[in-house]
Amino acid sequence: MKLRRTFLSLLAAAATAGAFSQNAAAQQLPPGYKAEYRVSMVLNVPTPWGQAGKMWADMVKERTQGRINMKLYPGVSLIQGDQTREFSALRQGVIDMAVGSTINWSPQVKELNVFSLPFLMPDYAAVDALTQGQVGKKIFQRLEQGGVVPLAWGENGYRELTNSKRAVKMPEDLKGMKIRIVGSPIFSDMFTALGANPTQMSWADAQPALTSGAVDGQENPLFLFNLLKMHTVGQKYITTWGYMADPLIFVVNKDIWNSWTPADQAIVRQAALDAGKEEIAIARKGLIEADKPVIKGIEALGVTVTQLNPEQRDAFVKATRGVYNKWKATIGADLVNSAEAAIAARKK
Ligand code: X2X
Repeated sequence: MKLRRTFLSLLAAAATAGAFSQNAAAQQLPPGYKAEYRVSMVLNVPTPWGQAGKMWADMVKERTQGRINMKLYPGVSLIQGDQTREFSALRQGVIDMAVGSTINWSPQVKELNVFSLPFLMPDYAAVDALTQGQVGKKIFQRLEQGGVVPLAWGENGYRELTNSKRAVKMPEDLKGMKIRIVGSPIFSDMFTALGANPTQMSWADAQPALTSGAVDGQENPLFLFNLLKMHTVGQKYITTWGYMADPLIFVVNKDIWNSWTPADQAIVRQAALDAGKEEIAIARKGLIEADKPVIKGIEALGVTVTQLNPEQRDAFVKATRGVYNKWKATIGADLVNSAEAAIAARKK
């Protein structure tokens, strides 16, 4: 009996201690802070995108001494994988923070399609000329008006074409090929103009579709090809056409942002800038060196990598020109003109 009572009182003491330490943690948080903030992203670690989220969360936790605790939700799991709804969910507060691709938010923010204009950005210097210049500033203003607080740029990267059928050197080679694309209308227009048969699906659905052969090909940065070992599911051909690259953007829901002290806002912003810078370097590693080790590595797997010569590239540019012009008007000619000018003036 005595033993039992001792045991019970120990249990009660433990419960009190637990409640006390939880209260103590809660009391350390400034008023209005949440115990945890939900951060959405599509790709997980070890992709550069996943690392972007992780670095941001780690830096914020350390620099705020745990006042701001970010929990990562890769696979856009807060919205059941429906990546083109991410921006709306951010505005509505279903998502507190995100590291998102311009492609996935472009159905709601038409200006973000500027990065998807076919063959607008010929190299990384062109990407930087946009994100780090006036175009980037205008896009951030537009996002602010849209109800989120944008903080920094990151990078998913140049999206290269892979398929299981044949080497694609000219638009004709794409004829009838079933290509998985993200559910963003400009991609539908581009692949239709190229004579392919584009199929919109989320990234979650794309993976089984590639494995089963339900689609012939897809386009994504090459790190994803390597990570998923796409050659083992028959993706034997790659064309490094560099037709577009999707930047990532670090953002916070406006109400969440306003609930933080100015000092903590500054910490979250600086951490996003630091993580973005580091992540961009990671995303480009192996692709910017003269011998492009990433491409060498893929060739060593027995994959045929086609790098377009200038005439071949030109054929793709011509075939997609109508789409470019149509979307230039949709995005806003002023913004696209500024983008073209910034790219023409870039330091290579
Ligand atoms: O769905 C894709 O292709 C991905 C993972 O690259 C994006 O989220 C844009």
